[in-house]
Amino acid sequence: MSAPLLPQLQSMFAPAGESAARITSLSWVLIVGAALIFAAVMGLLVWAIRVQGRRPLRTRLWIVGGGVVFPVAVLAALLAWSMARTPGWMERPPPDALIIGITAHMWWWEVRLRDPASGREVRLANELHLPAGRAVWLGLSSPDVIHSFWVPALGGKMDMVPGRVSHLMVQVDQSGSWRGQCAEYCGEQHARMALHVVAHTPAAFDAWLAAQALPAATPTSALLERGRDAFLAQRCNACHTVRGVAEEGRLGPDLTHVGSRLYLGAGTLRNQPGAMAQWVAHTQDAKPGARMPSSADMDPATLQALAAYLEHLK
Ligand code: HEC
Ligand SMILES: [Cu+2]
Repeated sequence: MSAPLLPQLQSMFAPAGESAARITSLSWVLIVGAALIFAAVMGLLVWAIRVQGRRPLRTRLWIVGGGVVFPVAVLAALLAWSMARTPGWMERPPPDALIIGITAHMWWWEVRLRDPASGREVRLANELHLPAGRAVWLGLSSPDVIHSFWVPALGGKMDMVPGRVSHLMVQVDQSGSWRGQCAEYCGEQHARMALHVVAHTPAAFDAWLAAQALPAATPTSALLERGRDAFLAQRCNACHTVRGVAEEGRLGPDLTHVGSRLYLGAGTLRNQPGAMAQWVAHTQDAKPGARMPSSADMDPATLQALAAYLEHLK
């Protein structure tokens, strides 16, 4: 699989699928319409000032026509048009939809889906992978505070409210990648709570999912073995799962395939050589307040082995 491009910007003016395209066209109608109405009102204002005193203005006509009839007609037309373009509310996912659970934590996204071939559950962090051309039903929830799911290229925002599961249907037309961001202020690191969406062709998606469903890669060298041992000795597994090694940690992201991630810390660091060690040793500098302690006093050889091990978990 070639490395997908990494979008830094997010824009609702570049929709990736049908429902986002509807929102984009609705926005254009509102933006252009509002600009035209604003220009017309300013023109009328200039006209009114110029004729003032020379000719009596028909105030009643302007107040009733411009203040009541015109807005009622324009808003009613907009309401009818936008209602006709809004997809109907669905109580449950359509039978052929792919179901993906997303939980927003302070301050990272947990994404869960099941590999139909092996039956295994895959847990990712801060990345939503989709097959292009297929309806995807996102079940959205939060265990802590209100967050909001927002990937502008996919469509509207959806709040993620504790104690409730809301949902959003999304579909993208072709492979590509897009950036999203938590859109409801949720505390100190709300700004560093990005989510990347990657859409694959259906065949590539199946292959990707099968690979993600595999347990963690086994160490192939003494260095990597030392890294795995350090992962356990440092008690990283109190919060993190690495399937096949330690499976009880649930407070932080599942690290079974962390080496294949685009970013670390929900968009905080590009996952490139050196980033893993930087994240582990200086978590609180990279993302102050993140719910993981820095390991600044780990000895350098252990840190390098641990980072090499995590990078190897593709
Ligand atoms: C107290 C729980 C806790 C402990 C202990 C802990 N972590 Fe974390 N870790 C987290 C949380 C929570 C996050 C998500 C932080 C964020 O993005 O806001 C995280 C994120 C990470 C990430 C980035 C994952 C991603 O996909 O973005 C890596 C890598 C990581 N931890 C490695 C480690 C290692 C190695 C250790 C042991 C030295 C460790 N962690 C110890 C809770 C913990
Ligand atoms: Cu937030």
